[in-house]
Amino acid sequence: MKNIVILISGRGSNMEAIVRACRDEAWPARIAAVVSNRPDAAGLQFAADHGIATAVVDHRQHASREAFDAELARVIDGLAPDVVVLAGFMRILTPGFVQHYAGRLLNVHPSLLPAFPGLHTHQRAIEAGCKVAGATVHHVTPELDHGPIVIQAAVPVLPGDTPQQLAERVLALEHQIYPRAVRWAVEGTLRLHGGVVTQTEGEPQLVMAPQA
Ligand code: NHR
Ligand code: GAR
Repeated sequence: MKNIVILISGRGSNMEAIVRACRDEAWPARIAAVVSNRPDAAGLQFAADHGIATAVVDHRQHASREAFDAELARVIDGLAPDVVVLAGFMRILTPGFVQHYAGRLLNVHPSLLPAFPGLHTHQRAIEAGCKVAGATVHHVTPELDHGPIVIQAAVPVLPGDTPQQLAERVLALEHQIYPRAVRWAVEGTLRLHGGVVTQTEGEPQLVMAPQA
């Protein structure tokens, strides 16, 4: 049994998708805990309701990013994690933290990286006149939103889209690609060569939105 630890900051809908896939597809893994940096994260309730251990490491209670990350790593390491999953986790992590979990730390980012690293991705994609947007699951490296790409999903940007409408369309596909990527990490079917990730069983690493 592999141990998955999921880090959230808010709603936790990607966390929910991973919890459901782990259970419904009977992965050889368990969700060891859901950890939030915000005590009021809505996703903590879902986890508790599903019998999953929860923990809060409040960044506001720590004087520096290093101190916060040290406490976060102490809590996570107590869970013997094989895979650590950032699911709407909103704190930039220090290089030391990232190195400690190198190769077992994944993030979902709501853009087609390398376009639009950082925040407010949907608004930026609309303002740039992009006709396609999407989401990326990547290995986390010290440089923000620049790690090797595991899987991407593409959706159209429709005329008149608001950032909220686009976010909703992207999120629906995040819920497809993120559980798939975490399953691959659990199975050990990802290989990294020269910054490029391949899935050893040839499963698709691209999902396109169904045509409207
Ligand atoms: N840490 C590292 N080192 N590398 C990455 O690739 C990371 C990371 C931490 C989080 C998620 C990322 C995203 O998917 C992620 C990737 C937060 C911010 C941010 O600016 C940016 C990107 C991401 C997450 N956070 C502010 C901060 O000062 C706080 C914002 C807030 O609390 O609302 O940490 O987009
Ligand atoms: C998701 O769209 C995720 O890609 C994004 O926040 C949302 C979280 O939703 N992540 C970031 O913007 C990270 N900076 P969720 O809490 O319902 O999974």
